[in-house]
This record gives sequence, structure tokens and C-alpha cells, in this order.
Amino acid sequence: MGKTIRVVVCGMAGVGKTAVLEQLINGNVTPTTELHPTIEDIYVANVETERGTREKMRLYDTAGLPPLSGPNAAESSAQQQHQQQLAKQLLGVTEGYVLVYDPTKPESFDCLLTVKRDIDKNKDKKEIAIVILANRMRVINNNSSSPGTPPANLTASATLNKANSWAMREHMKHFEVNAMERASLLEPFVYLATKLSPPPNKSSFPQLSMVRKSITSRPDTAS
Ligand SMILES: Nc1nc2c(ncn2[C@@H]2O[C@H](COP(=O)(O)OP(=O)(O)OP(=O)(O)O)[C@@H](O)[C@H]2O)c(=O)[nH]1
Ligand SMILES: [Mg+2]
Repeated sequence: MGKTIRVVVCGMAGVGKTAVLEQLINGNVTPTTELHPTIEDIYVANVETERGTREKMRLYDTAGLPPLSGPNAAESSAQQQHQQQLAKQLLGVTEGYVLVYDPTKPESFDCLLTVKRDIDKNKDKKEIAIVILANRMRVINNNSSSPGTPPANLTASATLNKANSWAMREHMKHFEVNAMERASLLEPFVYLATKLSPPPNKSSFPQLSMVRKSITSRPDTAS
């Protein structure tokens, strides 16, 4: 196990950031669980990488960002501005980023564009890894959309497509998850642990085998 990997979880308010972390670490979230808006929380987890090593991960849960557009867009309060400032400072000291949105709320995806710009500004020269999580909160019922608005499932698939191509362009991994299903949350965190932990030391074995090969292949020593 190497150094602790620091990961920050960001996204619009209410998209399920805390639900994702609580489910991943404690596995205790159900659709009736009531979670309160986060100010700031830290979780610690041991995550197994694809190489089979275990890495310690410190996960920072942040306060939700206010929507930039849509009916609930509002001037942020002094407290929100302070929280956003704290989140920006975190971006500078972490190397893993989990950006969460709800595909049924396109404004929650728009929020992530600003977060990504802030990550790029703060990353300096360090190696970073970003995952985008599409956490669909609502069960979609086609009859429920109001007249004049597109059906919710069309909105969700358009937003998912947009997020997919953005993630590909920006070299980020995009996962569709469900905070209510713990199994769906493992892959993104295993990916981060694998990407951000150093590969095993390769120095000694290849050299040793090269030496052995050169001795046995010499024709004069064989006879
Ligand atoms: N049905 C359903 N409910 C969810 C899901 N994810 C979260 N919720 C619920 O939605 C509410 C808000 O979720 P949170 O995890 O607190 O959202 P958040 O992004 O942490 O919110 P802030 O801390 O305010 O930014 C909670 O009551 C959750 O139980 C989901 O995937 N499905
Ligand atoms: Mg929260």
C-alpha cells in the first residue's frame, strides 16, 4: 500500500454525492434514507485496485453547487460562496475527482463544466484522474412530464450523450451508476485507485532473467 489517495466528490446540490459515498462505504442507503445537505465530510476507504493491491483512499464530500441555469438558478449566498471557495482549495490538494450529475437534470451536468475548468486551473503538474458519475435519481414515468416540456427520458438520454462525448474529449471516464445499488459504484472507485497508485516496482526481475538467458544461450558453454 502506498500513500493515501485523495479524492474529492463534487457536483450540483442534491444529485446524490453523499448517497454514493455512504452506499459505497457503509452500504446503508435505501430510497427512504433521508440525507441532509452536506457542508463538508471526510470518508476513508480501502479500495482494491485492478492489480490486486489495496490502496487507502480519503474521500472529501463537498457542499452541493448551486445550479448555473434553470428555474432554480440563484445568486449564491455568502455562505455558499465560502463553501465554493473551500471546494476550490480542495481541488489543489487532491488527485482524484468524482463529478456527479443527474441526467434527468441537465443543469446538473452544466455545473460540471465549471468544476472541470477549476480542476484544470488547480492541477499544476500532478497526475490526476477524473470520473463522471451519472446518478439517475428519478424513476422515469413518461406520462408525468408537463405539456410543452420534452419527456424526461429524452432529456436524460440527450444529457447522457452529451456527457459521454465530453468525457471522451477530455479523457475522463463516464459511468452510469445508481446510488441505491452498491455494486454499480465499485468500478469507478477501483478505476481511480488503479490509475492513481504507482505500478509495482519493475526493476529487478527483468534484469535477472536477461542475465540467465545470456548464459544458457552461449554455444561454447553448452558443449
Ligand atoms: N431514489 C433515489 N434517491 C436518491 C439517489 N441518490 C440520492 N437520493 C436521495 O436524494 C437525496 C439527496 O441526496 P444526497 O446524497 O444528500 O445529495 P447530495 O448531492 O449529497 O446533496 P448536497 O450535499 O446538498 O450537495 C437524499 O435524500 C437521498 O437519499 C438515487 O440514486 N435514487
Ligand atoms: Mg451531500
